[in-house]
Order: sequence, then structure tokens, then C-alpha cells
Amino acid sequence: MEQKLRSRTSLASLAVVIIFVAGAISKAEDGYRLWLRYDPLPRQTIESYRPRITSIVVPGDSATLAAIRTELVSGCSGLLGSKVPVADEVNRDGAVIAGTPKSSPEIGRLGWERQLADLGPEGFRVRAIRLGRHSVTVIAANTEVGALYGVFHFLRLMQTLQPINRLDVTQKPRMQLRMLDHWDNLDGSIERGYAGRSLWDWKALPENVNPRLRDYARANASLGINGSVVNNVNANSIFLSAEYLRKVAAIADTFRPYGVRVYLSPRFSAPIELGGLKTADPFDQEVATWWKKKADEIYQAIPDFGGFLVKANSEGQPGPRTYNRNHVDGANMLAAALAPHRGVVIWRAFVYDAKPGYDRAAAAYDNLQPFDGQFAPNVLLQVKNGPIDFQPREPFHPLFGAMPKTQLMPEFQITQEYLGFSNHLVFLPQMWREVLDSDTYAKGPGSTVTKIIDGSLYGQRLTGMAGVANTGSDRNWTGHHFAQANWYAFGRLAWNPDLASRQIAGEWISMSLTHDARAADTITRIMLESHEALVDYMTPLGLHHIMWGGHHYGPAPWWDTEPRADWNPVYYHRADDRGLGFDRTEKGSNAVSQYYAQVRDRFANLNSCPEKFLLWFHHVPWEYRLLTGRTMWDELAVRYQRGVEWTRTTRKHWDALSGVIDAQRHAEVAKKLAIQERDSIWWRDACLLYFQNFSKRPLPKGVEPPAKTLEEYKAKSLEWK
Ligand code: GCV
Repeated sequence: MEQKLRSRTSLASLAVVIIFVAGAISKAEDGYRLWLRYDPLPRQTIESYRPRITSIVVPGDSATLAAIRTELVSGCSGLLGSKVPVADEVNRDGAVIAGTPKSSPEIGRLGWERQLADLGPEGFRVRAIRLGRHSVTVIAANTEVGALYGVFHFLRLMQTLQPINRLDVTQKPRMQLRMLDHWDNLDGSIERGYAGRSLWDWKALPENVNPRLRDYARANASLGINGSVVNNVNANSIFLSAEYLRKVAAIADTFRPYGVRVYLSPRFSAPIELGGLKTADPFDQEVATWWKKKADEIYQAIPDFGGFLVKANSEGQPGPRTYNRNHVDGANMLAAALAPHRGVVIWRAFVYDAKPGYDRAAAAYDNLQPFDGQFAPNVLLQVKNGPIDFQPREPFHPLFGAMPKTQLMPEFQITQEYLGFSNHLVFLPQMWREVLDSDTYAKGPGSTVTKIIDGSLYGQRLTGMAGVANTGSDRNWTGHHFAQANWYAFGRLAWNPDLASRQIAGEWISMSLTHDARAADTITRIMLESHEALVDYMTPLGLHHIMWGGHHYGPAPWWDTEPRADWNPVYYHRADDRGLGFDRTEKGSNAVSQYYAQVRDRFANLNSCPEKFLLWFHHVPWEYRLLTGRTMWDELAVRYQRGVEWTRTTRKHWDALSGVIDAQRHAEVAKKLAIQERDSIWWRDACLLYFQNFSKRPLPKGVEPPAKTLEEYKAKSLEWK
């Protein structure tokens, strides 16, 4: 009888295990849950965590405390595979307590005021301690949002299988403004968006707020992202109307518990379009008053409104120069309107005049650098990572380090405008790290871009980092499952710009894809190699902006029909019978002189210029020998080929992971990798065939002959759908 019972029990538990495992595997993995999937961890890990997590103690009833409670309960219960109860106070070993000294009497009694004081409004402390007779984990901060960040950190430790029994962690963000810039339009389209429509449904707002907005805010909070500019910098004045401010306020209400503030991109000419004024001249008293009143109205509706992000006098946008004023005049006028409310103005440095014969790479510096020291204290200048425009690879922007008395913040592009949209797998932190680690020599060696933007080099008071968002209404948020990793990585780097790409990749894989160590190794390698590979098959050796005009998908180095010279690829690569590349040395545009001497000299000399930037700074003869001993032409061809080979190998390695990665995401990624291979071949062939017209040299050994003729590549753009 006993025997029977035992076997029945074990059969029953086997059934539970089977159902549980089958449930975990068969659950649709459509990518919606991002890196916040709280599925059961490996058994051994669960066993080691379980005694440390027996109850959740989060007293208080604010919206943020409720979010903390929900997150801890669903996170811990999900990861441990069994419900963790909520308790009012610590009454057993393994309680997890979260909050502030004010919200939680038990945290209040710890006497941590001094330690917390150093952590500012957003830092947190996570510590395993003894509280009375019990071993507990405390997650404490000065503010509730700080505690929420601590909770996400604690959950991340579990999701990445880190030990939690001797925790003693303190963290605070290095950057104050950690922002996503959405280029979302009034009609729901997204400029350079490749993952569906805008997340904000302007017609339904403010009455109906899509529950997805809460998940968006939550995902951002899990990374520490604390700002969201909800409309396109190519702005429409309507967003500042009373009707739209009510809609924006509804979004802000949804984001607030998660510490995400809303910002807007105002159209500089709004006083005319909305206010009925005759001018938007920043020196006109009526204009300044209009903006002040508008700011008051905004803060009435949204008390924690973040501020304005402004694209002015760039690509047809109005701005102060329309009225013969300058950037400082425009920025400071808006800053004065926001200052009483503690709002900020983020003024974009993406300004390039269409002057005949000029070098676009030098334009932002020429336009903005002379104003160093003149911007108001609540103005930041937002500078793209490189001097042209989010290319697959650019040297760092020469404005970094060149404006010691101006608050600079970098703008990265998470959405892949020039990097294969949401079709190509490319892990962007590799590229961002290159910029962050670049030494500007602004104050001698070691003056990295990171040290400029985190305020440590010049004592910059207000700091920030912006990323142009890659999110949209697609079920998986970002179009490509791996593009989620770039959103994740951006947030992590904005919190800590020293994080290594490998660590970020490892975290993301563990949280989003798999705990299988061998699979994780393969995927990490793919991710870390992906940027260099994409550069190889798109723009090796410093080539840039040779994409098809307008949409920027696929190659068109022959393109020369845009009305502005600097919108045409031929302007950038300057291929001729002698060689290839843009001469930015003294003999050419001399844009290289904008860098500090050590950098300038290294880039300006053909022999010391890093080969990855060769054609960015030099017009290089086809027969010039590179470090490999190959001629420039041969090296170019070999790199294009190498890029193609990477896409092929990657497909094979990914295919081998079938069965380890859930079926839906595995298949969807495999499909995208097939497109990436097709595109890489197209890139290689189109570019080499076109450049061959100038080099008049054969393809070197090992480089495959093109699949089509140049005329065929020219006839029709590569398709991305
Ligand atoms: C929002 C590039 C893009 C534009 C974008 C612009 C900018 O030119 O192609 O779509 O406009 O950058 O950053 O303002």
C-alpha cells in the first residue's frame, strides 16, 4: 500500500514537473516580456535562493510602492517557481524588505541615513543583514523610485544567477538625464522607426491609455531610464496645444510611478502657429511671454514635466537664426521660460548649413563651438556620437571636449536607421563603447568622452545621455528580438557608462534568452562580433553615408541626385581614378583640425590614422598598402567578403541553437538572419562593382564574383519588408 502511495505521489509530482516544464517551454515566446521574463530559474539556483526569499515586505500605498510590491512578488515568485507571500513586517528569515526610511518603519530604524545620503535621489543600497532574530535582505533608497531601481537590480542578480546571500551593493547613476528620444509623429508614424507604429495612440488619449504604456515605463525603470521625449524633433506645434497637453499629461501620469518624466519637442515657430503672433523671434517680448505662459500651462498639467528637446535651424526646422538671432538666443529664451519650474532645454547640435564647398563633418563644431560658456545653466547641448549622422562607424564628435563651459550630452541612435533597420542583428554597445572610450586629449591623455559627459573632467553640473528609441507597436517592441538588447544596453550604459559590452550582452542573454552556458557563449560571441561584421559588409575602412537616398536601407554609392550635395553618397566617398575617401586633412577640408593636437595628428597622418577611419580622413590611392600588406582596393574587397562570410557562419551557429532557444523566437531570428545574409551580399556586390569602375582592378582571390550586374543593383533598391 505504502509502496503504491509513494509511486502514485512520485507519478503525480512527475506530472507536475512535466506540466511545469512543458508550460515553460510551450508558452508563446513572442518577445513581449523583454528582459523581464520571470520564468523559473534552474533548480539548483532556486534551491540556493529559496531560503533567502520567503516573504516580501513593502509597506505603504503610493503608486511606486505598489509597483515595487507587484514587481517583487511576480519576479520572485516567477523565478522561484512558487508564490512568495507579502507580509506586513519581518517575521521570519528570508524576508525581502524594500522602500525608504519613511515608507518602511523597519528601514527607518536601521540608521542608514548617512550611507543613503551619499546615494542621492536615485541611488540604492541592497544588503543582506540580520534584523533582530532574522536574516533579511534590505533594498533601501532615499526615494521610492530609487528603491524601485534597487528592486530591479536585485531581480537582475537573480535572473543572471548571481549569489544573493551576502549582498552588499550600493549604486547610483552616473548620468542624471537618461533619456529615450522618440521620433514619433502626430499621425502615429515614426521617423526612422522599424518596429510598427507609435506606442502613443493620440486619438484614444487621454481617456484611453493603452496598458502597454505601463509596461514601457516599467521596462525603462528596470534600466534606470528616467526620461522620454514623446514626439519627433521634426516637431509639430499641435503637441503644445491645450488639447494635446491633456493627452501628454495622461502619458505622464502612467509613467510617473516608474520615475519616467515626459519631455516634448517644441516647434520653434509655435508662437506663430499656436499663439497667432507675427513672429517667433526670441528677442520679441511677446514671444518670450508666450513661451513663459506656455511653460506655466504645461507644468499645471504635468508638474514633473522634464523640459524641451529642440531641433532648430536644421534640415528645414525653424529656429532663432530664422530671425537673425543665434542658437544661444533661442536656447536661453526657452530656458528662461522653463527655469522657474526646474525644467531643462536640450538643444541639439545637429546643425549643418548648406554652404557650397563645405564639409558637413565640420559643420556642428563650426556652428556651436563659438558659443561655449554662453548657454543658461538649465541648457544642455545634445551632440550626436559622430560628426555626420549615426553611421555604422564614425570617429567621436569633435565637440566632445571642445566646450568645457557647456553641458554636453551624447545622442546615440538605438533605432538602426543606417544599420539595416530591424532586419540586421547588430549589438550597438560595441560601437557606443568605441566613442565613450575615445580619448579627446582635451585635458591631456585620459580625457575620454565618458569623462566629459559624466561631468568628471570639466565639473559639468547637469549630465545626461540620450538614445533615439527603437520601440514601436510590434508585439516584440523592437522588430528584431536582438534589437531589444540595444534598448537594454543603452539604459545600462546611461546608468553606468563604464560597463563592458560583454557584461551587458551576458546579462541580456541570461535575462531574455537562455541560461544554457554553451548557447550563451555562442550568442555572446555573435553579439560582440556583429558590429564589426556589419561595418565590414556596409562601410569598411571609414566609408560612410553610401546608403540609398531617403530611406537609407541598402547601398547606393552612385547616388548623386539629391538637391543638397551632402545628402549624396558621392559627396562622402569621392571615388576617382586615383583612389577613394574624403580628404579631411589640411590639404582637404581640414575638419581634422577640430580635434585636439594629439588626436588631430594621429588622424591627419596617413601612416598613423587607424585603418578603421582611413577613408573618413584621407583620399587614399587604390594601390596604397595597408597593415595586412594588401592594397587598399584588395583590403576593401576582402573586408566586404569577410562581412558576408560572418552572416553565413552566424546563420549556421544560430541554426545549431534550435531546441535550446524557444521555437518562436528561434525561427523569427533565423528569418531575419537570412535577410541579413542576402543584404550583406547585395552590399558587397553593389559597392565593389561600383568602386571597381574607378579602381579598374580585379577582385582579389577569395572574393566571390557578384551575383548581379551593377545596372541591376542601381535599378531597384534593396527591399526591407
Ligand atoms: C529626425 C537624420 C535623419 C532624420 C533625422 C535627423 C535628426 O538626418 O535621417 O530623419 O530627423 O537625422 O537627427 O534630426
